[in-house]
Amino acid sequence: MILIGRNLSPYVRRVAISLRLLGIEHQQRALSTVDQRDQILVYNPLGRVPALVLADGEVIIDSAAILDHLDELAGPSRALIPPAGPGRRLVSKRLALATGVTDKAIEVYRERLRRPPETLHEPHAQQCESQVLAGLAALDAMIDPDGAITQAEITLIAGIGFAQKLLPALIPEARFLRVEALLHRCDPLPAFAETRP
Ligand SMILES: N[C@@H](CCC(=O)N[C@@H](CS)C(=O)NCC(=O)O)C(=O)O
Repeated sequence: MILIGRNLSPYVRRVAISLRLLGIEHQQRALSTVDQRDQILVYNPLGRVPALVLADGEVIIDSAAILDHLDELAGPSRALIPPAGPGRRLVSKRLALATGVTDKAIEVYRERLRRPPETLHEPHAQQCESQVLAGLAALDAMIDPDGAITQAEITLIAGIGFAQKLLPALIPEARFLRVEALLHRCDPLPAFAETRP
């Protein structure tokens, strides 16, 4: 398998972390959506990452579809999103918040750092920033920093890693203590340390 994309993308990184946690052998082509779009278009007509090239050459695009395939390969007892029952519902709830936080952090990045400064729409940027913080507050109340590492925790850590790298002032220190405890626990683990953006 070949994972296409750089770990600076939180969506690529959540796949990279999941591949490692599930012990799935793979390579990675760290192509940039900014400078290497032509090469990404070979795998995804939308020019987006991540894409996953399977051993038979089939390509899966979109991190949710890729993660679904990896969970299927791993089987129900190891899947990072439980296949059924209340566990699945609870993980899905946290995962929706974690992807929402990630989406909004990317919007802040695009608004503040990618647009020509004269086109910055300050109210929109501020609204996205408050959505990131609201999502983190909700997750802080829900997560168990010492609990199982599911796709919700992986996605949350990938989203926060993106924000810490590109928007260091966005997430205040010492506000989301359980989230911070989760980060401190996971950061040194190989799957997370080896994929740092
Ligand atoms: N829903 C997609 C989102 C992927 C996504 O937004 N990737 C960004 C990098 S973080 C990208 O490829 N952006 C380039 C573009 O959309 O043109 C997924 O989960 O894979």
